[in-house]
Amino acid sequence: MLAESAAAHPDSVAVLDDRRTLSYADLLDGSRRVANGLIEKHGLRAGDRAVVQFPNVVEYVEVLFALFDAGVLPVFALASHSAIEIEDLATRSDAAAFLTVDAFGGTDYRAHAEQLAGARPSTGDGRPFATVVAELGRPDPLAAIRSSNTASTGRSGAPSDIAFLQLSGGTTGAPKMIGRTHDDYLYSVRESAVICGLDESSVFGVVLPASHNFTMSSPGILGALYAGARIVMVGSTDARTVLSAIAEHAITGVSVVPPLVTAWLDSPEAGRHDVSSLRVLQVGGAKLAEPVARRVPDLFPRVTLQQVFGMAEGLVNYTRLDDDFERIVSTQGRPISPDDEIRVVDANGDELPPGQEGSLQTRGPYTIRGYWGGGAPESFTADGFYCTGDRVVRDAQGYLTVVGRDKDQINRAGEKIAPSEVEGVLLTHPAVRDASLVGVPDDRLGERTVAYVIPATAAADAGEVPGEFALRGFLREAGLARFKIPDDVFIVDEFPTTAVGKISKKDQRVDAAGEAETPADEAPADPLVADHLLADIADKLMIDPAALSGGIMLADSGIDSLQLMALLDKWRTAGAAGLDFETIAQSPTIDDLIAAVRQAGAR
Ligand code: AMP
Ligand code: DBH
Repeated sequence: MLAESAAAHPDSVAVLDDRRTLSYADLLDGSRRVANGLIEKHGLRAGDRAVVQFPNVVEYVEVLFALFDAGVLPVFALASHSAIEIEDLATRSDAAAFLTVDAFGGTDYRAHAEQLAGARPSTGDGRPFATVVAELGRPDPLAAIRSSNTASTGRSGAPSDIAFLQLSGGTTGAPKMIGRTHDDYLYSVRESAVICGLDESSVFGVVLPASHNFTMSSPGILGALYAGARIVMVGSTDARTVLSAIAEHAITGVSVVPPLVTAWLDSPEAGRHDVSSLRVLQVGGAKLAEPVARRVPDLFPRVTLQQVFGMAEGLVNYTRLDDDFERIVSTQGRPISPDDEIRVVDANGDELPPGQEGSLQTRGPYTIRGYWGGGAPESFTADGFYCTGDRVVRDAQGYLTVVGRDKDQINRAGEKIAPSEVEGVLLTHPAVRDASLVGVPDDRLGERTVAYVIPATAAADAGEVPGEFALRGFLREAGLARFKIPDDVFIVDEFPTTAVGKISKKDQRVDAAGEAETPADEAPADPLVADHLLADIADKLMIDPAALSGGIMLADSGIDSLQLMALLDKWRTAGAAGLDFETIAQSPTIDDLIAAVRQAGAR
């Protein structure tokens, strides 16, 4: 596919970030030289797996196509995964290599490579395990692995071969691996490019993590390259960065998760940038609340909103660009393909008529029939349908509205969390007897996570019950990605149970939602003194306030924009009413941030 696009528009820009710009010809040549280098210098073979962990930089796309050309299957880690999670992916995929960058946005990825190299010196069949680290500060970050050979390795395999392993949010333990084939995936990409109106004049802004299935394929990076469009890698999700990137690069389309739309709508940056180039705003990954959808024209008057309801397992639904506004704001779209089969079933697995709520099952040309390695067979019916776990209503025209889910999974700002994974780690704490993680509705995140913990009897007797702070720190130490760390931890004596004696997560959700209703106006917020602000920040970062120095650069602190937005809410309630997101996000150091909050409080 890339070779065809490069032949059609060799000199057009394929992808750029704030350091490098690659034309289609550059991308094709560059990726082939990396492919040959991976074979010559690292001994990689067709059929091997390679875990890739990249932030949104152009090298990600070069490495991706290098692996495709070499017939090596990328395993798509997220940039937010910890070293331990990376190691787990490498083990479970029996990977032969790990490819990453040196450092980005305060994360030391080289340390992941070093830890992995130590833990996994060789592959399952005894070859040395390869780690490749792109050095982003250099003019050519991939120079060390490039061969001089720009010919295709000829190893990319048959169209029906598995091309890569994508990750599923999953409901049990670690993420399941999804093997997608070249032909099934490219079919969905080509059709998506058409449905989303991409052509060679399009400029696609990558705001979400580049390796996420939405960003990759709906129509995403691959759709843009198929269409001969230009890709702009945007390094951050805050309103100022994204809206100014839209203005600067004349971006015509971006895909985002619902919390970003809400944040941008509320940002004082809204209205300050010329966003007239934007044609399509795609929103998906989690349910977009209808009232928020209705406000999209306030921010982007000329934009067509497109809802996207997809899954890495396959099926993707889109509202169409020419659908009327009422349909666009109230449904999550209809499938890509006339050959996508949709079944909405009741608890017995019997099919329900349109208009009735039930569980969604699907089978079709680009939906998997089983996970890679054969895990979770219960997710598939005997006749090959994938049980999505989503509760939907289908209307007479085949449009789906997502109304809930019956899988035990939490969708926090579009990032999927398997409660059992977090519970499993909590249970390894010696002072924890039992743990239960639930998702609670949240205006900003869609859902936030609450952990209920029963302390072990011995710990309780000895008065050594770990606090919320200690438990969150423990989870982080144990190597859970930041997005999986509970937003709240409640220590309790027992869990509510159902009639048959199972933990009633339903009651816990109700309880946790009730807890959330008491805050701001009743409990006076901490005054805006420096110590309290520092403690707030330390709390979000899950570190001891004593270990947090005000001189740390905000960019290096590891705080993300959603965490900053939550702090902003808290500080506004505590008296800094005039404070805006951009002011805090643009503070160079933590001391500057604190000074800005206090100044806003003084006004
Ligand atoms: P995964 O299987 O990890 O790729 O996650 C896919 C899941 O994300 C779907 O099964 C839904 O639960 C959820 N999802 C994706 N897009 C939407 C959307 N537009 N509205 C509601 N839920 C969504
Ligand atoms: O959430 C997802 O997994 C998702 C959302 C929108 C997806 O995989 C996709 C589009 O392709």
